[in-house]
Parts: sequence; structure tokens; C-alpha cells
Amino acid sequence: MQQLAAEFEIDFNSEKYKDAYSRINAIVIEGEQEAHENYITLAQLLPKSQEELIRLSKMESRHKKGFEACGRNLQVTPDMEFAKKFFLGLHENFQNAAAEGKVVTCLLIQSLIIECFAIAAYNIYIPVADDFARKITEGVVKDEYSHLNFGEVWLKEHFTESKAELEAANRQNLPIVWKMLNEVADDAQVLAMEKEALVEDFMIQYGEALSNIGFTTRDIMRLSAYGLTG
Ligand code: Y39
Ligand code: FE
Ligand code: FE
Ligand code: FE
Repeated sequence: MQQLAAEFEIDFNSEKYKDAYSRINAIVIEGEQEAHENYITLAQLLPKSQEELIRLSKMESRHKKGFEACGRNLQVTPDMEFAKKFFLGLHENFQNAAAEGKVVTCLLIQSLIIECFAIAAYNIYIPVADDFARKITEGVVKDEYSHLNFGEVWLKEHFTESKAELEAANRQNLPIVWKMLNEVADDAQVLAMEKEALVEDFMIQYGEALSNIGFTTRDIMRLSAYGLTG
């Protein structure tokens, strides 16, 4: 039963909810589509992991289909134009890094930053989702942990030679994530997702990832809060 939804008095059929959902649902659909493409690109950059990365890219397409069904279930049309703009900063940085063969930057953007953003968002969404979307999202979030794990394992194995590029890529991309969170905060609130909870969950996931890769606590404090102001 939708106990939390009742407690927060969420009306999934209200115009207000559906309007906010048209953007959040689009962000998630676009994010899954771009994640699909990013893992195909990574498969080309990392031939040794090709098979596994193609498998991850296929999971992302399935996620996209699942979230498209969530929108249809609420009779919401996703605002894909909004979503494309929302992802443009990270999209361009990933494309440019890929063109230069900077696999460490690509992994930081997709497998650390975007996966942690997805895990935070899905964890916060699950308790306040409608029954249909909750079941879909519960299945998806398990996969996202495995995508994050791929990035962690690869970067841990190549930590020494990747450290400087990771620092630079973090500096370039983490401020973009905070900007994205601010842009989506009002719509997320309508879905009963608190910005503070999203920020907190993101910081926990990202900090843990950096720790698993080999960064010290001191490095993590500096890296994970970079660009977080206001
Ligand atoms: O790896 C993945 O599947 C990630 C692409 C998906 C990103 C989803 C982005 C979620 C942000 C939603 C913000 C709602 C508050
Ligand atoms: Fe593209
Ligand atoms: Fe996904
Ligand atoms: Fe993913």
C-alpha cells in the first residue's frame, strides 16, 4: 500500500503532480538513453571490458523502457526537450573526453557521478512513488549499484595513474551536478523528494565510491563538496 504517499497527501493524478512528473520522468528517460550510449562508447574505449560494458548498456535501455511505462501509467507526456538541455553539460563533457580518449574522465562522469546521482534519486523516490513506478524503480536501482561498481573496480585497479585526471574531471563536472540538483529541486519537491535528502544521499554514494577507489578521507572531503555552494 502507498502509506507514505497517503501521509504526504500525494495526489498522483493532480495536474500539479503530472506537470512536475513530465520533467522528472523526462530527465530519467533521457538519462537512461544517454547512459546506454555512454556504455557503448566506453565499450569501444575499453576493449578488454567490451562484453561487460555492452551488457550494462543493454540494462540502461531496459531502464529507459521501464520509466517510459511509468510516465504512460500516469498519463504524462515527458518533456524530452527540457531533459536534453538538463543533461547537456555532462553530455558535452563526456563526448569531448571520449573524443580525446580520456577514459578516466568518461568513467568518472558516467559510472561515478551519473550513477551516484541516479542511485540517490531512485532511493529517495522509491518510498514516495506510485505502486507501479516503485516496483520498476526498485528493480532499476539494483542495476545502478552494479554500474557504479564497474567504475569503482576499474578506477581502483588504475588508481595511481588515474588520480590526477580524476581530480581534474571532478573539478570540471561536480559543480554541474549541484547546478542540475538546483534546477530540479522544485519539481522534485512536488513529488515529495527533498533536495536535502538528494544531496545527502549523493554525497554518501559518491564519497563511498571515492573511498573504494583509493582516495583518503581528506581527499574525499575536498573532492565531494567541490562546487557545492548555496
Ligand atoms: O546510469 C543511469 O541509469 C543513470 C542515467 C540515469 C540517470 C538518472 C538521473 C536521475 C536524476 C533525477 C533527478 C530527480 C530528482
Ligand atoms: Fe548524443
Ligand atoms: Fe540506468
Ligand atoms: Fe546506470
